[in-house]
Amino acid sequence: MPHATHPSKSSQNLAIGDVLSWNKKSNGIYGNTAFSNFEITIYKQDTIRIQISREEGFSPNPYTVISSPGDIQPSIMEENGKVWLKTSKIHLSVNLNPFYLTFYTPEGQVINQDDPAFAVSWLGTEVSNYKKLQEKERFIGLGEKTGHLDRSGRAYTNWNTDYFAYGVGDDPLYMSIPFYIGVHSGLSYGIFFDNTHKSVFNFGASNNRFIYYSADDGDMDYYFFHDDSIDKIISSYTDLTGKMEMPPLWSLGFQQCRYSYYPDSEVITLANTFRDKDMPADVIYLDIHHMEKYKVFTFDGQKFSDPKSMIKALKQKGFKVVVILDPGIKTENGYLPFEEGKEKDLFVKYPDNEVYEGQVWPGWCAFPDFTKDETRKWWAEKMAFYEEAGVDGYWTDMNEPASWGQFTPNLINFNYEGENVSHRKARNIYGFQMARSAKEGCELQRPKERPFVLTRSGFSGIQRYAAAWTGDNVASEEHMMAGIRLVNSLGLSGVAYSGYDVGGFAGEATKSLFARWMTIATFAPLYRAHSMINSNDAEPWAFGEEVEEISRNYMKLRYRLLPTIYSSFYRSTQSGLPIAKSLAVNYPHDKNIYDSSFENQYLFCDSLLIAPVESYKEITKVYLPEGEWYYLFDNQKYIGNKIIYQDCPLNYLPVYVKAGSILALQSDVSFTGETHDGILRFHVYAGNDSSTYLHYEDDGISPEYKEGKFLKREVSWNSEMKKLSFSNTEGDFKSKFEKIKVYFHGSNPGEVTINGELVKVDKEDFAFLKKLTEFDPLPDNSHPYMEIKNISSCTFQNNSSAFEVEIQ
Ligand code: NBV
Repeated sequence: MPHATHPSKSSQNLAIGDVLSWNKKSNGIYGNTAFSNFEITIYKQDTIRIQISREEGFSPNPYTVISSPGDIQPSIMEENGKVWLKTSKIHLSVNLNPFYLTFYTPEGQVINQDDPAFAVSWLGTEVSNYKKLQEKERFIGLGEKTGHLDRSGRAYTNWNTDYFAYGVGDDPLYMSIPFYIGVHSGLSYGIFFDNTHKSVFNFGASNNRFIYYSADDGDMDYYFFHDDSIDKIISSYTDLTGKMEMPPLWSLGFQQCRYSYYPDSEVITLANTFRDKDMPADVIYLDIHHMEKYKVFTFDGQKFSDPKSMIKALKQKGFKVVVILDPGIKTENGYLPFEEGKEKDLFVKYPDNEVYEGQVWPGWCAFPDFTKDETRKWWAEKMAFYEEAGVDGYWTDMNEPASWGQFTPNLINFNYEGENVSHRKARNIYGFQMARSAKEGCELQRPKERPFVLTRSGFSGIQRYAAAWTGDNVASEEHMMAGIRLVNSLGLSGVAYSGYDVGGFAGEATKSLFARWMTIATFAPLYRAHSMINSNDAEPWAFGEEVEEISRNYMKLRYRLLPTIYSSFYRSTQSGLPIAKSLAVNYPHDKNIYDSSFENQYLFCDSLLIAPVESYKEITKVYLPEGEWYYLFDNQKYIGNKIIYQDCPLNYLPVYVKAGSILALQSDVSFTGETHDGILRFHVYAGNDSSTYLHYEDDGISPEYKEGKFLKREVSWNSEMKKLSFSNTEGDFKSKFEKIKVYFHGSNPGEVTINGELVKVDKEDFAFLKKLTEFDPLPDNSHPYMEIKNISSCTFQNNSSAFEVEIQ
């Protein structure tokens, strides 16, 4: 490849200029301009990679993309000063003099175009790609970013930052995901700028000419996605950066955290209180006070004299324990992790080889270089300390990395898989690699169980290793709403498993705020309450009886919904799609969903529309998009494409079920590992559309599902024929359910036949929440045992609401 460099003046913009030569390669082209090399590679019909560099060769990111280009032969030809690369989904034209790109649909509509004058440009080492702003273009995604769903008119920086009590409009926060989706003229596309340096995405702030993304240094290396739906774009993005693996089922239950629960007796009391109060919960966290002087891989012997026995006692009550892992290692002579790290050369260092020290909780600390394979392995081995005590999961905090002063010197060196780079290039990747090491530690220490890691910092691809939470939020109404947008935006950006601190980390929640937050987070992928040191108690019973009751109702609802939630997680492991899905995924061209009154709304597990609302409101406006919707609590049906006014007292969060959906519920349990009654309840919401629900089960804990130990079956509803069909099961796992009940909403089955045979219909009036105190959506659970296998279909006509499907 021709090599060309240019001693540019950093004070002036230097645009890429004319193409001097270009050549075909098997799946794209490469070439050069006066001072840059470029390469264009077709990954898939809907995915094209653009690499441009002023260096000889490129410097691909070793951490993010885990798939290689497929065997695609695009049609390539030169015509009137342009080279065309055509796939079945994208026609890309490369203008030669000067170099600029235009992406078209096969029908010739412009999807995206470089600003012809600036296209790719440099200012010193800073590299930018300028794109023409399309008419009425909107921008969504970009991961953990504050602000509106539509990011037009704002600019954002990617530079992982520890930000205690951030404001709802502040930027940057803890995690960087340089992937966004553009929407205009009935089209959508995605752009993933795979550069780990500090980067900026400007969606039209302070100018009306272009949008751009730029990085402080490194290659212009981006992937362009275009397909006919946002679903497909997110799926293609996660084909590149990976999808989450099935988390342990217990992590989908309710999780209780506090900075910090101690001593051990308090932790035990906490666990007992959940059980005594009949509030389902699965996880208790140990924050930094579990350590001796905040030294990782230690327990404070005063506060936790026998952690192993404590954890054992918690396990007997059905609780799992997650401990915090901070990266900073106290530079104390005689402290083994420090001694070992120094001796094995595992720490981040200054260019003159002195170990870099920054101050964090333990005082002066060294930082393990998680961009080095050896360090990740060492850390994973060190986790044996917690494994021996019986710890089940890990919470990687402070991994931006954070340090007092919040200003890490840029000259320090990181291994970066042997490349040896400065903090400028490595910072944004640090937390991602710490989470990776923790995940690998789980796998090493407990190979028969699935890992659980919750991380604060990360980068594109973090979904492969950890769930994420949105850091130190504040107990306020606006933060509650902002957290929902953050989680929805993470979902748009490949991170399907995330949540926020319920109740707000900093500050004090009012009773009503806490209650509302508990109800909303029932429908968050991660359901975790957390609060700051020296704040009031913030457990779901700490706000008085009414809040306790509301919390209990919704916690129970969460547990009943687990079959639906778990199946949705499974689908996400396959598709990369969000569990909490901004309405922009399914309705990107409906302008109402971007309205500030409705932008927080989302679909949970594809079937439930959640309309979050502040706790002080008794009535709220909800936008129901096209289709038909049932209000969850009384089955009232609405025709969509309209705004409705909904009463929303604290105990009724506006939740609607999409007509045609099938929800799967189980009986009450007080933790995910408790045995349910063996009946799987399908709730079918009649609608004009036919629908399919993919039911998924496995043992919930081991990685054996990867070897086929799962059960999958499709349940489909044909609205025209009024027929519910169950496909044969797939996989080797024997369902934990022995019997099925089917409830019909919005239609009246009178005669029900299964495989042609008439069956009995139980008249059971079903409503989710009748009254606050009467929260019993599954009143009857004393039916005889039946096998779930071998059911092929059932049909019904008019009258009544629920029936049992006899299966033999
Ligand atoms: O470890 C203490 C906290 C933790 O509870 C919180 O969730 C993290 O986001 N941690 C930050 C350290 C600093 C808190 C001010």
